Amino acid sequence: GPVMVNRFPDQEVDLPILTRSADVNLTRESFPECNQTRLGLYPVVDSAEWLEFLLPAGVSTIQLRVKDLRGADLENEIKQAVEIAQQYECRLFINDYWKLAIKYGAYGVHLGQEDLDSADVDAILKAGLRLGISTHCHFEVARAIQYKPSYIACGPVYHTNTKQMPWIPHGLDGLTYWRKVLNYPLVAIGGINHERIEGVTKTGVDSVAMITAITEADDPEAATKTFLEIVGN
Ligand code: 3NM
Repeated sequence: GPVMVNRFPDQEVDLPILTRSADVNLTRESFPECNQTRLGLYPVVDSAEWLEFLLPAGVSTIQLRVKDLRGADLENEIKQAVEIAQQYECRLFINDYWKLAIKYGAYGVHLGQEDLDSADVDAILKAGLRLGISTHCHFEVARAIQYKPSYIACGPVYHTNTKQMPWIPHGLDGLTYWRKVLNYPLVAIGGINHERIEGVTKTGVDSVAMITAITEADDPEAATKTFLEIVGN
């Protein structure tokens, strides 16, 4: 039957699963720039201190998403996070602050759709950093693919209180749809927790990103280890 897909904010659209024609083949092989590495569990955190805490548990992909620091404090946080990530050989993506990510040699940069307007993607790729892009609908996916990122994040899978967005959650059906039409490294994000992680993993996404299920767990380290067993790293 049809899968509910959010084509526009605040509007559910009945969309049948479409079959790709043979000549439209969005595969990993079509994009040599695309990172072939499966990213596995992908915690998103707001401080270098979190890296210190989570990387010893075995996390090998992480995102630093700082929202409340500016100037020297921001720069310091990014510098510290890069140092910790290098120590543990962890893939660290910096959210939004692409110039600082280049300056300190982070593994990659994660950009939202608004960040794409101002970021110099060529500079990011030329500096040898990986690129990840957030998407929420067909238009954003089509836009993201033009930048040949290492992965595309699909969200929100479930309702999330962590970020205000106009998007209706994709649910597992929506995620399955994206998995079906995009042969491209996919990161699932939004409202994923202990109860939901197994279902999300079964859709075949390459990676599962989480914030509160880790940062607000009673025991973040134990939660991380459990999630790592399910998703891998
Ligand atoms: N981006 P939690 S959902 C930062 O859909 C972010 O693009 C999303 O946090 C997207 O795991 C989200 O606590 C928040 O729901 C994820």
